[in-house]
Amino acid sequence: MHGPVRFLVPLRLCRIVIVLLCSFAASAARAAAPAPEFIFPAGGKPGPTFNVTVGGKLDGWPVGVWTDHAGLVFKATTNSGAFTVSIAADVPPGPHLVRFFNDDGAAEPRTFVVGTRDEVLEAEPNDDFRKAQLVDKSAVVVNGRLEKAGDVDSFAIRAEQGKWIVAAVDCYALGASVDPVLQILDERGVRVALNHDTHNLDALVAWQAPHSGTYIVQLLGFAHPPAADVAAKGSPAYVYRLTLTTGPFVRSTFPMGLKRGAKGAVELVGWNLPKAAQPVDGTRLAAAEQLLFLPAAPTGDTLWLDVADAADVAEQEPNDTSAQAQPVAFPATVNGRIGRPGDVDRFAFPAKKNERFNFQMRAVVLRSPMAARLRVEDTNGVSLTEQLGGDLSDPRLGWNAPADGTYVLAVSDMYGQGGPEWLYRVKTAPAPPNFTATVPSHALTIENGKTNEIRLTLARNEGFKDKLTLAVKGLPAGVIARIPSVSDKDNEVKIELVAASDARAANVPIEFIFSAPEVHPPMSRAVTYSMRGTEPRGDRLVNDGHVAWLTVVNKPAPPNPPKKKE
Ligand SMILES: [Ca+2]
Ligand SMILES: [Ca+2]
Ligand SMILES: [Ca+2]
Repeated sequence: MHGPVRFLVPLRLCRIVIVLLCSFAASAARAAAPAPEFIFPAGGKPGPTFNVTVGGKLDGWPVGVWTDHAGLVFKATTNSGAFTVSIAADVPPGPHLVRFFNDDGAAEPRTFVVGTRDEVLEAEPNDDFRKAQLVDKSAVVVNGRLEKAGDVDSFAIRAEQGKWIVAAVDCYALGASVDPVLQILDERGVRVALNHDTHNLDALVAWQAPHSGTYIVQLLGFAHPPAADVAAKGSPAYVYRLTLTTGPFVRSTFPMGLKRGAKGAVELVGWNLPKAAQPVDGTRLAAAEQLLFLPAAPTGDTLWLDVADAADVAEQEPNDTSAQAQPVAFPATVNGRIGRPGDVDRFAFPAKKNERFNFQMRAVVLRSPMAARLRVEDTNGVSLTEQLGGDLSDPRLGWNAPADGTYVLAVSDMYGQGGPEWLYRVKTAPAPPNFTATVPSHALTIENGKTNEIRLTLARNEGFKDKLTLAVKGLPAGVIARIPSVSDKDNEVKIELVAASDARAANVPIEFIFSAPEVHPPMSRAVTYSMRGTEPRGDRLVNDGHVAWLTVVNKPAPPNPPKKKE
């Protein structure tokens, strides 16, 4: 027997409502903003208009829709929850944000992916591998759902001998509270490959066809957070996008980044890929930490590359033992690969007494499956200090050399796993001074004639000391911001939004922007809010939003009380 269908999403929405109530008590009585639970399909390809269903409460139909690009357009139909969507050719591929709003407020944005491969819809029944849905192209994105208890979705794909079948799912990463699993079955129904997690709860499986034939890819889900009954209950909100291909699929690059200001080349890491190195150009990067990379080869994938401020060093095997440790002088960025289970990479470096080293592992954050261990040893292999990665997070290791001499940095996977995609970078140079700022809520509601206080949290990183100014962009007529000057020591900045008594109803995107006008080149950064959910297990496709929202509610003034007779 299965329990009733349970929705995990409202929990998160409750949290948002609570945040809104705490932060903006003045508008606590209003709570009928849209509460979407899913968008299905959760993406599409530029071209003809297609139909999209949005589940959850959408009071005040037709609700308004904001997207982060003018070429991505949601049009409400006459049926509640039903939209037509068009994607113009100039919308960049990758995740985008869509926000639903009505006169009472706005929902947290949801992620909607603009794809590069052909798109198909899942067709049930497909639970039995013998009734698998046939995918008759070499590369598609299947838009489906794990909608019922114990749902298994099966897809049949043809592969020529020697081609890799690659299946990669985004489900958790789209905001669903589910832990998906992928497996590949051969023609007899025997499981030949299985994967649970990647850099987050979502799965990716790749398997090389030993002979030409039709193989089965199956997707199933487990509850997240794990319940006593670990099989997922199923929900219409468990929407996924499953990339299925026997063609090129880029998972990563080697190295996974480059030096700021340098030009270089990276090798594509994944399956069915060209061997030729792909040029990369970091010459125009300012303080940005990452570089969006579109391989010159036509793969359909885009990646973020890591940017560092020290020279790159590539590992050279064999380097497993203390005696084989590869010489390196820090500061440098070490690029390596735990290429097989049990691989250890050792790097020998000189140090002076009391010299400080800050080793920063960059693996999970760059979507590597590696769970890293960083260790400093003496030249005899005796461990002096070590740090392990946490639950889907990368370790950092700070260490002071006890005496002049040679020491060894040892890198490995804490579970002894390894493979071609177990890539890493170890950085030693700090990032340039910079700052970040956050706002506790994605949206604000204000009534005419009222004032709301907003607290922004400010972090100055890597010794940032310059003067900061703050501006609010996008305020509608009748609403002003009272912004204090930002002192050098503030780590919280309180601003007030003031709506005039005659401020009209409005729904607008707004941004809080901190600027450092005296830095060269000048820096500005929008304040962000978290979209990671309550129990994050790795990255979502979009972790943080920076376009907040303001709803102005116009309440007519109460009529004048009748005058009392004397
Ligand atoms: Ca299904
Ligand atoms: Ca290695
Ligand atoms: Ca090694």
